Amino acid sequence: LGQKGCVIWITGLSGSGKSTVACALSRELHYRGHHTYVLDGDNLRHGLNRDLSFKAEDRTENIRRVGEVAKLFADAGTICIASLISPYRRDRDACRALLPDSRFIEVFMDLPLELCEARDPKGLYKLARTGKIKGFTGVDDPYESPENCRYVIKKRNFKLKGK
Ligand code: GGZ
Repeated sequence: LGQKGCVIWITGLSGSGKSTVACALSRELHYRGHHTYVLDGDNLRHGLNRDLSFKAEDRTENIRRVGEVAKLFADAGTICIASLISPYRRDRDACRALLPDSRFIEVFMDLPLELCEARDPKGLYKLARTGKIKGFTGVDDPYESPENCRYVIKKRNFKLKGK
Protein backbone atom coordinates (compact mmCIF):
# COMPACT_ATOMS: atom_id res chain seq x y z
CA LEU A 1 0.00 0.00 0.00
CA GLY A 2 2.55 2.56 1.22
CA GLN A 3 5.32 1.97 -1.31
CA LYS A 4 3.16 2.77 -4.29
CA GLY A 5 1.15 5.52 -2.72
CA CYS A 6 -2.60 5.74 -2.74
CA VAL A 7 -5.52 8.01 -2.00
CA ILE A 8 -7.81 7.47 0.95
CA TRP A 9 -10.86 9.59 0.23
CA ILE A 10 -13.06 10.36 3.25
CA THR A 11 -16.54 11.64 2.41
CA GLY A 12 -19.39 12.65 4.69
CA LEU A 13 -21.44 15.48 6.10
CA SER A 14 -20.02 18.48 7.91
CA GLY A 15 -19.44 17.46 11.53
CA SER A 16 -19.29 13.74 10.74
CA GLY A 17 -15.69 13.50 11.95
CA LYS A 18 -13.83 13.38 8.61
CA SER A 19 -10.96 15.59 9.74
CA THR A 20 -10.61 13.77 13.04
CA VAL A 21 -10.43 10.38 11.31
CA ALA A 22 -8.05 11.75 8.65
CA CYS A 23 -5.73 13.07 11.33
CA ALA A 24 -5.83 9.89 13.44
CA LEU A 25 -5.29 7.70 10.38
CA SER A 26 -2.38 9.84 9.23
CA ARG A 27 -0.74 9.65 12.63
CA GLU A 28 -1.17 5.90 12.84
CA LEU A 29 0.17 5.27 9.32
CA HIS A 30 3.07 7.63 9.94
CA TYR A 31 3.84 5.73 13.14
CA ARG A 32 3.97 2.55 11.04
CA GLY A 33 6.55 4.09 8.74
CA HIS A 34 4.43 5.37 5.85
CA HIS A 35 4.60 8.78 4.25
CA THR A 36 1.23 10.43 4.61
CA TYR A 37 -0.34 13.76 3.78
CA VAL A 38 -3.78 15.09 4.68
CA LEU A 39 -5.74 17.25 2.25
CA ASP A 40 -8.60 18.76 4.21
CA GLY A 41 -11.43 20.48 2.36
CA ASP A 42 -11.95 23.20 4.91
CA ASN A 43 -8.22 24.06 5.02
CA LEU A 44 -7.77 24.00 1.25
CA ARG A 45 -10.61 26.46 0.89
CA HIS A 46 -8.34 29.05 2.56
CA GLY A 47 -5.62 28.65 -0.08
CA LEU A 48 -5.69 26.56 -3.25
CA ASN A 49 -9.48 26.72 -3.47
CA ARG A 50 -10.21 30.10 -1.95
CA ASP A 51 -11.83 31.27 -5.19
CA LEU A 52 -14.57 28.63 -4.92
CA SER A 53 -18.01 28.94 -3.36
CA PHE A 54 -20.36 26.19 -2.23
CA LYS A 55 -22.62 26.19 -5.28
CA ALA A 56 -22.73 22.87 -7.11
CA GLU A 57 -20.30 23.68 -9.93
CA ASP A 58 -17.75 25.12 -7.50
CA ARG A 59 -17.99 22.06 -5.27
CA THR A 60 -17.35 19.96 -8.39
CA GLU A 61 -14.28 22.08 -9.24
CA ASN A 62 -13.12 21.85 -5.60
CA ILE A 63 -13.27 18.05 -5.71
CA ARG A 64 -11.64 17.92 -9.15
CA ARG A 65 -8.64 19.99 -8.00
CA VAL A 66 -8.20 18.04 -4.79
CA GLY A 67 -8.54 14.76 -6.71
CA GLU A 68 -5.72 15.84 -9.05
CA VAL A 69 -3.49 16.98 -6.19
CA ALA A 70 -4.20 13.75 -4.28
CA LYS A 71 -3.18 11.77 -7.34
CA LEU A 72 0.13 13.67 -7.51
CA PHE A 73 0.84 12.80 -3.89
CA ALA A 74 -0.05 9.16 -4.53
CA ASP A 75 2.21 9.08 -7.62
CA ALA A 76 5.01 10.41 -5.43
CA GLY A 77 4.54 7.39 -3.15
CA THR A 78 2.57 9.10 -0.38
CA ILE A 79 -0.60 7.88 1.26
CA CYS A 80 -2.75 10.91 0.65
CA ILE A 81 -5.79 11.23 2.89
CA ALA A 82 -8.40 13.59 1.45
CA SER A 83 -11.26 14.66 3.72
CA LEU A 84 -13.95 16.63 1.97
CA ILE A 85 -17.72 16.55 2.10
CA SER A 86 -17.61 15.75 -1.64
CA PRO A 87 -21.40 15.50 -1.81
CA TYR A 88 -21.75 14.39 -5.42
CA ARG A 89 -21.17 10.77 -6.39
CA ARG A 90 -20.06 11.63 -9.92
CA ASP A 91 -17.34 13.96 -8.57
CA ARG A 92 -15.98 11.26 -6.27
CA ASP A 93 -16.13 8.76 -9.14
CA ALA A 94 -14.15 11.17 -11.33
CA CYS A 95 -11.41 11.25 -8.67
CA ARG A 96 -11.45 7.46 -8.44
CA ALA A 97 -11.02 7.25 -12.21
CA LEU A 98 -7.67 9.07 -11.97
CA LEU A 99 -6.07 6.06 -10.28
CA PRO A 100 -6.20 2.27 -10.52
CA ASP A 101 -9.04 0.97 -8.33
CA SER A 102 -6.69 -0.53 -5.76
CA ARG A 103 -5.08 2.87 -5.18
CA PHE A 104 -8.25 4.82 -4.45
CA ILE A 105 -9.96 3.87 -1.23
CA GLU A 106 -13.25 5.56 -0.43
CA VAL A 107 -14.31 5.84 3.20
CA PHE A 108 -17.86 6.89 4.07
CA MET A 109 -18.59 8.62 7.37
CA ASP A 110 -22.07 7.16 7.76
CA LEU A 111 -23.51 9.37 10.46
CA PRO A 112 -27.11 10.52 10.51
CA LEU A 113 -27.63 14.22 9.91
CA GLU A 114 -29.22 14.53 13.37
CA LEU A 115 -26.01 13.43 15.04
CA CYS A 116 -23.80 15.74 12.95
CA GLU A 117 -26.21 18.54 13.70
CA ALA A 118 -26.27 17.75 17.41
CA ARG A 119 -22.47 17.84 17.48
CA ASP A 120 -22.33 21.01 15.37
CA PRO A 121 -18.66 21.61 16.28
CA LYS A 122 -18.49 24.99 14.53
CA GLY A 123 -22.09 26.09 14.97
CA LEU A 124 -22.63 26.00 11.21
CA TYR A 125 -25.83 23.90 11.28
CA LYS A 126 -27.36 26.45 13.59
CA LEU A 127 -26.47 29.22 11.14
CA ALA A 128 -27.88 27.13 8.27
CA ARG A 129 -31.15 26.43 10.13
CA THR A 130 -31.63 30.10 10.84
CA GLY A 131 -30.97 30.98 7.20
CA LYS A 132 -27.65 32.73 7.86
CA ILE A 133 -25.82 30.22 5.64
CA LYS A 134 -27.57 29.20 2.45
CA GLY A 135 -26.96 25.93 0.60
CA PHE A 136 -25.57 24.02 3.56
CA THR A 137 -25.02 20.32 2.89
CA GLY A 138 -27.70 18.19 4.53
CA VAL A 139 -29.90 21.19 5.35
CA ASP A 140 -30.74 22.79 2.01
CA ASP A 141 -28.12 21.21 -0.24
CA PRO A 142 -27.82 17.55 -1.25
CA TYR A 143 -25.48 14.81 -0.07
CA GLU A 144 -25.28 11.62 -2.13
CA SER A 145 -24.13 8.68 0.00
CA PRO A 146 -21.69 6.22 -1.55
CA GLU A 147 -23.23 2.93 -2.67
CA ASN A 148 -21.52 -0.36 -1.83
CA CYS A 149 -18.70 1.45 -0.09
CA ARG A 150 -16.20 -1.03 1.36
CA TYR A 151 -15.11 1.15 4.25
CA VAL A 152 -17.90 2.69 6.29
CA ILE A 153 -17.47 4.39 9.65
CA LYS A 154 -20.70 4.25 11.56
CA LYS A 155 -22.32 6.16 14.33
CA ARG A 156 -21.39 3.73 17.08
CA ASN A 157 -17.80 4.96 16.84
CA PHE A 158 -18.86 8.39 18.01
CA LYS A 159 -20.14 9.92 21.19
CA LEU A 160 -22.05 13.07 21.72
CA LYS A 161 -20.35 15.43 24.15
CA GLY A 162 -21.43 14.70 27.71
CA LYS A 163 -23.06 11.33 26.90
C1 GGZ B 1 -21.12 22.69 3.49
C2 GGZ B 1 -19.84 24.37 4.39
C3 GGZ B 1 -20.68 25.32 3.81
C4 GGZ B 1 -21.78 24.88 3.04
C5 GGZ B 1 -19.12 26.38 4.89
N1 GGZ B 1 -21.96 23.55 2.89
O1 GGZ B 1 -17.50 21.14 8.88
P1 GGZ B 1 -16.56 22.06 8.26
O2 GGZ B 1 -17.27 23.42 7.85
O3 GGZ B 1 -15.24 22.32 8.86
O4 GGZ B 1 -16.34 21.57 6.83
C6 GGZ B 1 -17.24 22.16 5.92
C7 GGZ B 1 -16.40 22.79 4.84
C8 GGZ B 1 -16.75 22.02 3.56
O5 GGZ B 1 -15.74 22.16 2.64
P2 GGZ B 1 -15.52 21.02 1.56
O6 GGZ B 1 -14.47 21.56 0.65
O7 GGZ B 1 -15.26 19.73 2.23
O8 GGZ B 1 -16.94 20.94 0.82
S1 GGZ B 1 -17.29 20.29 -0.59
O9 GGZ B 1 -16.61 18.96 -0.64
O10 GGZ B 1 -18.75 20.15 -0.61
O11 GGZ B 1 -16.81 21.16 -1.65
C9 GGZ B 1 -17.94 23.33 6.62
C10 GGZ B 1 -17.69 24.53 5.76
O12 GGZ B 1 -16.76 24.15 4.74
N2 GGZ B 1 -18.87 25.04 5.06
N3 GGZ B 1 -20.20 26.56 4.13
N4 GGZ B 1 -22.64 25.75 2.48
N5 GGZ B 1 -20.07 23.06 4.23
